[in-house]
Amino acid sequence: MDMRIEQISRVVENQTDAALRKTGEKIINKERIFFDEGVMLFEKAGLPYVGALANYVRERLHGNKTYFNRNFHIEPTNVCVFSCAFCSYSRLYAQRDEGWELSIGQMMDMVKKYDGKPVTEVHIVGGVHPKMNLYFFVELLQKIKAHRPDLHIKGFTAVELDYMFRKAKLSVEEGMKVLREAGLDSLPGGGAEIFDADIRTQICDDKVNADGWLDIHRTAHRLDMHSNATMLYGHIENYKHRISHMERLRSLQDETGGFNTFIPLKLRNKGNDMSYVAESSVIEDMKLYAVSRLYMDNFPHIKAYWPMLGRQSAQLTLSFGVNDLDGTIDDSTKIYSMAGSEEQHPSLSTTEIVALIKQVKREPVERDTLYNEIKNYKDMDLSLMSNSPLYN
Ligand code: V47
Ligand code: SF4
Repeated sequence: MDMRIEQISRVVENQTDAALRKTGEKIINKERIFFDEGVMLFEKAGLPYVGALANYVRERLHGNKTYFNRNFHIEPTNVCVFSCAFCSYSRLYAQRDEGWELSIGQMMDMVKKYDGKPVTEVHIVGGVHPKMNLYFFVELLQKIKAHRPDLHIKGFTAVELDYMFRKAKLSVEEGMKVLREAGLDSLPGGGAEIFDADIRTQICDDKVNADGWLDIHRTAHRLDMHSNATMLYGHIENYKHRISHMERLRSLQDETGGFNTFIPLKLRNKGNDMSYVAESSVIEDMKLYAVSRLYMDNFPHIKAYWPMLGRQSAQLTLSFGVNDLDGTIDDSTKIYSMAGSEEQHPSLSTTEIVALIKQVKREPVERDTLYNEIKNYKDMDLSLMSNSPLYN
């Protein structure tokens, strides 16, 4: 028997709670776990038990490989028609002098800053500005593609897309085709928050609801575009809300297979209307990653977003089900620094992200947005890397 199976079988056999033991056996046997079992893992299982199971599944799927990418963000504006309670970053239109609104020229200057540098992805996401419409973004996408055709454009949350398409009086499919034609390659996972309608009313009233979010991703998948999915946790949701959120994503993934990765997003509580909520502990965070790995059995990857978590917690997630770290970033996003993250200027050189992964005995593999492997750094010498302009 494979040593990993032997070890995890022993962990499960030694579990004294019969229901937790049965769920563990199902996971070892590659059987799907269901709603009540997911909730039970949160309620009853200790971190060592879910952690060992999640690490087993992670290694069964990916061994020690830990993916990362070289990317940067463009945040066109933080002016937003919505006022989500957890958002520290947005400003209403009436207060737009406190925020930023980038022109196409300014955004192209940001893209040109990377000329000759080996980034593979630009992530475009921002507030929902009432005057930046579909055709503004069509022009941006076209200009980026004309300048750098090989750069993968991952852009716009379902919240931004829903608003853009409705304003342009286009169906989701029509709008998505316009953006795809202009150069949009895939969708990021933002805006999902928690799908439960009551919680949504309390934390992000008015913006696209669960069905609308899922429909936008379903449509993208039907048009052969991939996307990611997120879940905002650690606020006023309970364990059932978390599992039912995952359940809806898992069902859509059964239908389309178009999701690449699931990204849990932890509420950071500075400078927003949810500062009264204490941030979740590192133990809760690791448990959430582990249960995500176990429940999202048809998602190939679980990603930790280090600008939100901090580097050390991000390293720790790699033992709790996570096999993917986003990314080099180059200090190009403000969403989490404005919400109180310890990472006030999030940026990692390739050498630094490789070192971070190697330090916890995992195998760093650079990927593109669609998880094609670009380079395995397992045998690369860190001191050689740190002296090379290619990796710094
Ligand atoms: O939808 C905003 C979240 C999201 C806070 O797809 C907050 O690869 C916690 O979705 N505390 C946008 N979360 C970011 C996002 C994302 C990030 C990295 C990679 C990908 C990807 C997607 O940020 C929003 C919202 O859920 N958010 N404010 C906050 N205070
Ligand atoms: Fe606007 Fe997004 Fe912030 Fe909500 S989370 S207020 S939609 S920028």
